Amino acid sequence: MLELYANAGCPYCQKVLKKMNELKIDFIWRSHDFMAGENSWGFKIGGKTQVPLLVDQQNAVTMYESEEIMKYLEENYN
Ligand SMILES: N[C@@H](CCC(=O)N[C@@H](CS)C(=O)NCC(=O)O)C(=O)O
Repeated sequence: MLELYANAGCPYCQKVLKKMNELKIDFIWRSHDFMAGENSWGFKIGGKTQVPLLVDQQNAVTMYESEEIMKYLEENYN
């Protein structure tokens, strides 16, 4: 299943969440704690403290950048 590392207060994450809902995609929301910095799971997985971060294990994809993520979702899960 898709995993989205995100923070509820992040507008870029909200855009991706909206796209997930629009496409009716089931996914796991992984809350990102900005205070955790390099100790966060997101950093350990993707190497950045940035969110949103999409992990698609099925396709071995780890991706940052909301616009890229939304394009990927449209192309692969629409
Ligand atoms: N261009 C990125 C911007 C993402 C972004 O700026 N996210 C902020 C939170 S709203 C963030 O993760 N800041 C912490 C960091 O970059 O380490 C996108 O569209 O996804």
